[in-house]
Amino acid sequence: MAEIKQILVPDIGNYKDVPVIEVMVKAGDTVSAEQSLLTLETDKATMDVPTPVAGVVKEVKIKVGDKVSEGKLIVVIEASGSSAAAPASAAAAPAKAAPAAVTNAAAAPAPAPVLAAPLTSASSAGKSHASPSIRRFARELGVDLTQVKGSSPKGRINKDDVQNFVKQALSQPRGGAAGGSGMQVLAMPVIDFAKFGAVESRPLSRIKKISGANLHRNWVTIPHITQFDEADISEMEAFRKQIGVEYAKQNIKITPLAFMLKAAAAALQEFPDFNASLDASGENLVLKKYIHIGVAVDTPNGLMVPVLRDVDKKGLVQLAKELGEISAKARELKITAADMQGGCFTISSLGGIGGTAFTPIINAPEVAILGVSKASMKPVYQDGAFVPRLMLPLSLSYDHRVIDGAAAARFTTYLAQVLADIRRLAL
Ligand code: CAO
Repeated sequence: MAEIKQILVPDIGNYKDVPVIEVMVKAGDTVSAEQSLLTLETDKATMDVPTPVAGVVKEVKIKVGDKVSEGKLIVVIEASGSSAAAPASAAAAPAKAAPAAVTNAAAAPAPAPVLAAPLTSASSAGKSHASPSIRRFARELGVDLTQVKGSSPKGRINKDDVQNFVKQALSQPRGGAAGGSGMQVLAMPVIDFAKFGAVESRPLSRIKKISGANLHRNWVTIPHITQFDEADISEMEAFRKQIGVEYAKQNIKITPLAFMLKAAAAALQEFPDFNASLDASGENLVLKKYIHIGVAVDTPNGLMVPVLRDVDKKGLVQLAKELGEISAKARELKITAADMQGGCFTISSLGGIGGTAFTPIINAPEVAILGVSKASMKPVYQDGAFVPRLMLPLSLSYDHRVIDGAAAARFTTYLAQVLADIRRLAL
């Protein structure tokens, strides 16, 4: 004999008063076990509520827009014979539906990279008709169900529809740089600039072509964040000017960059994760026991990054001397590939030119780069009064896969402290 089952909202976690965004059945419909009855939507996820029993829908107790919590009666079903899988107690016994199938972009497994498609979002998931198992299947493949056309009655999406969608997506050309965003990168338009005025064409230098390809790869593959800070270098500058006069006689120019190198070496020792690289698997950090720092040098042919070795073991004057030699070598194109290898960290100084801040691109496989902009006099509030101080802007870009924001802020804070009081370098 047929049993009357009252289907209740199952355990939906801690959610209460969740809006019903879709009701998939009406009185008289025949349903099979596990078929979705309705969809709920929280601020984070959509959830399909399936029926635990097969049968005929006698009554639907809710409508779109109602708010429900666990235990709320949603549908009454006349269960058909053996399919009454729910605990068959007394007739009209309430049965909780099977756990809701959750579609949650944040909690779901990462989408399959081949598709580069987002998971169903909370807002879009409710618009597609599919059973929880199909939603789960689509989620595992990284398929956005709103993009899939359902071929079953009433446009419901079945497994074949999802599989065909994947096959089709795989046969499409892939938008490289968009990886993971689900968006295809538009091809650059070919424009005849001469239509708008006189032009001339000049090939990019060999260095620009090589560095451009590297910069592009680093920019699109490394999750960059840039931390900004300022260092009070008033005292450092006074000292630099003082010794600058002495060493000018030996033809050694002591620029602020020599101090940056020393301070960066100290910070790298203090924060070893910055003096590291990810290994090829991306699962291990290779911590380096040496401190070699690259310096971006602007040459007529493009940007070059020669590396100064063992910066932590060298004095300011030695570093200033080497900096002068290596940047001259770079500008004269006499630099070798070996001169540019083995760096752990890079400093890019635009301080001799101008600007207040910039976002340097990490020189992979390094995990951070320090941008230095032009120091300027600023009023700084100290001991109850504004005083003029020479402030140096720092811009630290770091690889967020390796370095957390807090660590980056500690790094720049430390760097600023050392530059503000270079006696700390002797500690
Ligand atoms: N604030 C204020 N003044 C600064 C400064 C700063 N942060 N840094 C340097 N200066 C001053 C120097 O003291 C020097 O002044 P004087 O001639 O009066 O003594 C002047 O600016 C020029 O310095 P410099 O450029 O000769 O020397 P440097 O050590 O600062 O830099 C080098 C050397 C090779 C890094 C630099 O010449 C260079 O090529 N910079 C460009 C790097 C670059 O292109 N980066 C961008 C990469 S991202 O695309």
